Amino acid sequence: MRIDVITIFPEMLAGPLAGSLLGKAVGSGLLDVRVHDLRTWTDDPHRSVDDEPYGGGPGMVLRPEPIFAAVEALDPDRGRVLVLSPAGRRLEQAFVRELASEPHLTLVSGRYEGIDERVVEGLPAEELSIGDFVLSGGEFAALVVIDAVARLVPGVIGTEASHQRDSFSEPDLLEHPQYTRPREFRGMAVPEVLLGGNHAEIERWRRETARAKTGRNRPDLHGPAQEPD
Ligand code: JFT
Repeated sequence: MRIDVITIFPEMLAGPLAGSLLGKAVGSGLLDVRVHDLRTWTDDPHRSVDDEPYGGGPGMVLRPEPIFAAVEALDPDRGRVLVLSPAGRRLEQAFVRELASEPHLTLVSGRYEGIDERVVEGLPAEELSIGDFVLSGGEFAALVVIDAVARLVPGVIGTEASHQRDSFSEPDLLEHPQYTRPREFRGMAVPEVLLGGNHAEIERWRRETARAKTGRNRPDLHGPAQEPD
């Protein structure tokens, strides 16, 4: 899968894309992420990418011309163009799955007060938000999208089973608690059931603790239909 990212802060993406799971995916060729500096496509000597908002108000707005030039300079087969925005369609796992099935995505990441609306209207592009909280720009949001999508690309994560169990694969249930060694840590013991090899009992414990945790941390989720036991 290929992902192009257009940003005025390419250095904000470099470290995360080199590290850990993403670094391995990029290094192995399963994922081809290319980060482009928006200032490459400015035509004035000051390399300006922003200007004052029409109608007044604080701050600056990203101009449409460099963004159109950047996107149009990429492969004409650029795939879906996604603009990170606090006013976008909210990302959830179903949307991540949809994006992961695409061969090519282009992410536009801005700063300041936002991006000229004609980018969304004219490219055309889709606006996407990673959640209902406010960031100072789109770069971290772009990284979140890339990470969430990359781990669904076949081969990026070792085993198919490791996403089957994830929270949100099972849409209305959070994950059960996990434990590793030591058996006792600062007076807190690992639940006895996990130490024995009774897999049916372990599954039942996991289902029940997952349901309890979902009720506590995410009362907005309803949990899966209750199976009689
Ligand atoms: C914030 C953002 C997302 C996402 C893109 C651009 C400028 C700063 C800003 C903040 C509040 C109002 C502009 C961005 C995000 C999120 C994405 C930009 N800003 N207007 N904030 N929070 N969840 N995705 Cl361009």
